[in-house]
Amino acid sequence: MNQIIIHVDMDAFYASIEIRDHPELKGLPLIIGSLPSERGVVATCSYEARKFGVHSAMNIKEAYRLCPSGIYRRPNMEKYRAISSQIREIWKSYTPLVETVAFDEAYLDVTDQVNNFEDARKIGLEIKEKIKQKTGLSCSVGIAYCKTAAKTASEEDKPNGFFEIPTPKDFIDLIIDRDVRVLHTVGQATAKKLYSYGIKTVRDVRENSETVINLFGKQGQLIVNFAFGIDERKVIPYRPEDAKSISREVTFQQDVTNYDLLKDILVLLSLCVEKRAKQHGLSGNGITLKITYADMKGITRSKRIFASNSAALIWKEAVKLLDKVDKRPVRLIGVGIHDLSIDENRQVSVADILSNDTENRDKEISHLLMKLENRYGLNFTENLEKIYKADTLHKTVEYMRKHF
Ligand code: DCP
Ligand code: MG
Repeated sequence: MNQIIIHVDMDAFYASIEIRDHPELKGLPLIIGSLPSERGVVATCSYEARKFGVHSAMNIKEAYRLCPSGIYRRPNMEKYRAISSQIREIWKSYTPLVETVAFDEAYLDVTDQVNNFEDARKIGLEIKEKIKQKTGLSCSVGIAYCKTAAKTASEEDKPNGFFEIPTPKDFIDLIIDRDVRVLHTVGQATAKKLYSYGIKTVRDVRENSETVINLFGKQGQLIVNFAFGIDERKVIPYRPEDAKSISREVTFQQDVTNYDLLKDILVLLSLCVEKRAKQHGLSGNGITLKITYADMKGITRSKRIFASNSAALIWKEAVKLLDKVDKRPVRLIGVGIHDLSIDENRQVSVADILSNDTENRDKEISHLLMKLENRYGLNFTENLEKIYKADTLHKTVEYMRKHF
């Protein structure tokens, strides 16, 4: 199988966007995520902050301990999403085979677009250039004969990187004496187990392939294949309907014991889910309620529904599920729909997306919103567009918690 794959990954994505829009932040350790006074984690941080040991998914308190002089900002997801679609447009102009793996990261299969590696290099450089021109942001590009090597290549020279791994031999030469963690799919837990068997490097994996397969089965086979430079996975173009679920959740600054308050908050979360689903023209065939209790124990409860993206229905079903769970203090609550299908009845149009759909919002949800308005003295109906934004949602929920 001869493939030429380009992997593109934006550099310090959220942080770079904020620095672009607020040049005074340039050169400073910038941490995007929760604020140190809150509960939560780091989403990402600038390369200056990484020097302090701060990284994605780190507890924000730990980040603050390492980097008290850092600048802490909440993310602005709407903005990042818009930039993400700008970037996706650029990717798609080179090949229809674009597999978006994250907001800021994709594999592009350019096998049919080029005659040789040389051509692919031109495309890779051009993509970097275009992204820079259009968004003012830098990315790292890796080009290789397979997906996993392409991803390794894009990490190799970060930030603003450009790196090529044309053949399996090049790949193996590069990684053979590195830690097993260099192989994608080897996470922390897998690595720990491998170490305990004395398997520390890629070379060790190659020399102990049977052990690795015995230990990890199918995943083990994948690890061994990667260690031999073999990866035949194809680039699978992302379609929104392949998304596994659409969900929204909030973490409280203080644990919530009042389940009526949780029901009110579910109104807002359900509306957010409805909005996102409608944007993509998707319906769910199941709904899920997610709770993390104060002791960090998490539960999810699901129920089948008939293809819907109605906030009122999502809310009603979520409340039924909530009624059945243990009534212990809650740290996080979320609701989502899964098992998605294309909403046949409703072609999404730009007008739909842009419309302030107060008129066609169903009566039930309007009624619920009125009740919330009376209870909390906030004008939810007027401010719904804002509430959809993560930051405002979070603030609104905190306000509700304090004023219940
Ligand atoms: N992100 C997040 N939570 C995580 C990891 C990432 O919210 N645990 C978000 C913030 C990142 C974006 O996704 O900006 C892209 O993730 P990357 O892992 O690609 O990280 P960055 O682009 O920030 O940095 P890098 O330069 O290492 O790619
Ligand atoms: Mg990135």
